[in-house]
Amino acid sequence: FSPDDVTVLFVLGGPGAGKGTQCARLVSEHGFTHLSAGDLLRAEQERPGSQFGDLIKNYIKDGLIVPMEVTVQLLENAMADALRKAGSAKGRFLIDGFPRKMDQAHRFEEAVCPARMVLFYDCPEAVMEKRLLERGKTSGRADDNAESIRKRFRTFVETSMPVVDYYEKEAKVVKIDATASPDKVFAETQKRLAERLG
Ligand code: UP5
Ligand code: MG
Repeated sequence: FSPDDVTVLFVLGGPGAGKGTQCARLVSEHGFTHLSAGDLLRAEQERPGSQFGDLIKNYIKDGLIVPMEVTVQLLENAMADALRKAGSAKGRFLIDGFPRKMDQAHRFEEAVCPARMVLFYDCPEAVMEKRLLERGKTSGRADDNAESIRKRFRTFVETSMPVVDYYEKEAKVVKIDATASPDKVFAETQKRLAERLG
């Protein structure tokens, strides 16, 4: 992938901050391709014949980061698929929930391309916990329970925030308050994106 052809935005934030919700809106109004690393991992876990099924299942339940080779490969494949389907070398991608560990960030930048910017949805744990427990009543997600949520928060603070700090030093981070309603958060997202991407 050439950075001349491909624009990548990383979308980061704690579990339940609203990454997926905001990405869906950006897709419908701005024509990005949305790739959620968590969704790709869950799909791979379900795929018959996958050699990684059990591994992914255990990592997700414990809120741990699946070894990066697996996730980076899934993302590369999904990006290539999307470009093929669009019949174009050019594309704009929202990579949601990735990178959440420094080794992933380095690998992606080497293997794919550097990110143009990072949207960081900032949300207090108490708000995220409430959202996730509510969603857990119907989501069927194996990690939307109090114990897994606690583990996900811990991984976020210890392992994923250093990635945000790293991109902050590169002046790539746009930090957005994620506590307001989805509409308000989206309005702020659009405003900040317009300032950065024109
Ligand atoms: N909601 C959203 N916005 C709201 C708002 N503004 N006001 C009120 N409610 C709002 O939203 C969560 C819930 O909150 C929904 O019910 C929504 O309606 C409501 P959502 O948009 O889904 O938030 P999101 O940030 O996407 O939350 P998600 O649960 O997807 O976050 P995670 O980062 O925990 O999940 P992900 O799928 O990215 O990763 C899951 C696991 O996969 C990780 O824990 C890890 O084990 C593994 N993983 C890796 O190993 N490697 C990777 O690179 C990525 C993931
Ligand atoms: Mg999500």
